[in-house]
Amino acid sequence: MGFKSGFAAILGRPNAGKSTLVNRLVGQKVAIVSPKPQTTRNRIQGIVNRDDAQIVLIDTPGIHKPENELGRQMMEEVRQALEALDVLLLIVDASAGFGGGDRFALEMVKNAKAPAILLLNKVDAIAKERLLPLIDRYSKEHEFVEIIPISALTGDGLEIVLDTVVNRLPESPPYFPPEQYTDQPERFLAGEIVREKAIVASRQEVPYAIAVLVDSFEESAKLIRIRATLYVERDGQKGILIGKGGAMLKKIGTEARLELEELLGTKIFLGLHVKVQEDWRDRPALVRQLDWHRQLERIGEREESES
Ligand SMILES: Nc1nc2c(ncn2[C@@H]2O[C@H](COP(=O)(O)OP(=O)(O)OP(=O)(O)O)[C@@H](O)[C@H]2O)c(=O)[nH]1
Ligand SMILES: [Mg+2]
Repeated sequence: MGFKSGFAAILGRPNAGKSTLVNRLVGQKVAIVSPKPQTTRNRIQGIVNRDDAQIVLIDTPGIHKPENELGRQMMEEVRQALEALDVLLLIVDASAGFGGGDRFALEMVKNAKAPAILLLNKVDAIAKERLLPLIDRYSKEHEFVEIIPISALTGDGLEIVLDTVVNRLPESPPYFPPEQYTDQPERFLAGEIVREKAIVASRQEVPYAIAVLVDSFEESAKLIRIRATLYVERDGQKGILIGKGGAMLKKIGTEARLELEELLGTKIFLGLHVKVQEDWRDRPALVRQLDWHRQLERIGEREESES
């Protein structure tokens, strides 16, 4: 048997554990994670290397009915992740009941046509008896290649997931060099880490209204100097993120810097600002500006026109 490689997209409702699963399988933090739904906004590839195979996992935003331009863009990201797939992983939170949102996600899986594996996640948080009715329900709805109970958090069941995915991949040389574990450049990971710390530190509607743009990312021999702006939609939200005497922003900055130093293996200088962009989630031009795939295209075009 020759070397195998291919693409596996991870689909599911917000908060099902998609990003936790990708990070765990890759063994590196590729995507940010939070207890709040709709954390992931772009599709991100995480690469798993084995002796016999390379799996390119695609983390996606949670499947939901969009209520604004950002939501529509997120669902567009999900659709793009469904192009040219070898296998699809539908992940559900087994500790939550089956509802309308699950039906909506199932419909997308059915329409995608790629063979699908069902992952019943968060088994660490439920009684085993609750699994059977769920397995029964899903197997009536769709012909899954396999149904696997897992815990993305503890790693339970993940070896079986990898083997099942590899079984579905075609023989092919690897798509990425073995040392690469994501397609997301460090510059954008840095912005995401800042956003994660800001989401976790804030409450109610604030986490959803935060966007982070990295204004500059300069590498030198001794350190990486990063400047980033956190955008929110209202003055009140800006006040919350800055906090009393700047305490909140300082906390977000410290937590992000420490994690980035660990992830990137170097000293980091991190400068953060907060700005208001009223109703940015409803404005297509602003939403598009946040998409790192598009930002990269623009940087590429600029470099081309300069050279
Ligand atoms: N108990 C338990 N919690 C989990 C497990 N997997 C993920 N979580 C938690 O569920 C929450 C959501 O996890 P994420 O990985 O951000 O979920 P997601 O599907 O990527 O969410 P979106 O990006 O918002 O669509 C976090 O608080 C995780 O720690 C698991 O196996 N067990
Ligand atoms: Mg996510």
